[in-house]
Amino acid sequence: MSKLDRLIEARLALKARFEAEMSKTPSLADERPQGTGPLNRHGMPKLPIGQVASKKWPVLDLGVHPEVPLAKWRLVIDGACRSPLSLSYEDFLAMPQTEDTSDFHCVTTWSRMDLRWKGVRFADLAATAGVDEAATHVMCHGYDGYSTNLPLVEAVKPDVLLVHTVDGQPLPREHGGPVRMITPQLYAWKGSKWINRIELMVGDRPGFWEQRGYSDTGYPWRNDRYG
Ligand SMILES: Nc1nc2c(c(=O)[nH]1)N[C@H]1C(S)=C(S)[C@@H](COP(=O)(O)O)O[C@H]1N2
Ligand SMILES: [Mo]
Repeated sequence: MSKLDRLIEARLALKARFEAEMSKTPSLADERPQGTGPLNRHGMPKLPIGQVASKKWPVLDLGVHPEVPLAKWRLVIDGACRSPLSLSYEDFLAMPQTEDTSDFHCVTTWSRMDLRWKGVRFADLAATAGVDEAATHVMCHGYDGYSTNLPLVEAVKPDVLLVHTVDGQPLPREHGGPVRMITPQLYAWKGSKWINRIELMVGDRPGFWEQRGYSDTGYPWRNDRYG
């Protein structure tokens, strides 16, 4: 079996494991967002409740924009998995590349619509690392010391990417380049800029903002902002 065939098999197994749980989460594929919000983009291009579309793309972070030379950049996937990974930028680019257009909802009420992303699916990285059966959550760590947690069932959705390119250009440093994570179906704080490490966890633990009053789940389609 080729490397790609093995990856596809592992990806399908991971998907099967989370399928039932995934169908219960609020999703862009839903006819209506769960709760009382307006019709979502499945029917009409509308925003989650309380969001306003922004033409500009604001920069929001802890104020440190770490400069990570590509030669030094590493992506570590470790914790509750059989084959922890430590990928160089070259290794990362050798993974299957996915392109997707998705929206970016910041909890402070602005949304950037239709960003064209290119990068690697978290699900492909997780499949390669061989996630332990007991794993339930991930903690994502940025080079700036940021952290954010999310359940595996959200992280393995096909639009959750670790991106290096946006709208055809290298991801600018202020937006988390060389590589950041995006979580289009959750508020944008769940996507770590300058991503460096994804820790597979057995059980949940709050990240930086989750410890400071933000919702643990962060579903824009449920107006689920603060905990
Ligand atoms: N590493 C890191 N990632 C981060 C943050 C941060 O401070 N550090 N801020 C988060 C928040 S609160 C938001 S709204 C988005 C903002 O991304 P942007 O600056 O590209 O708009 O990044 C998220 N990811
Ligand atoms: Mo934010």
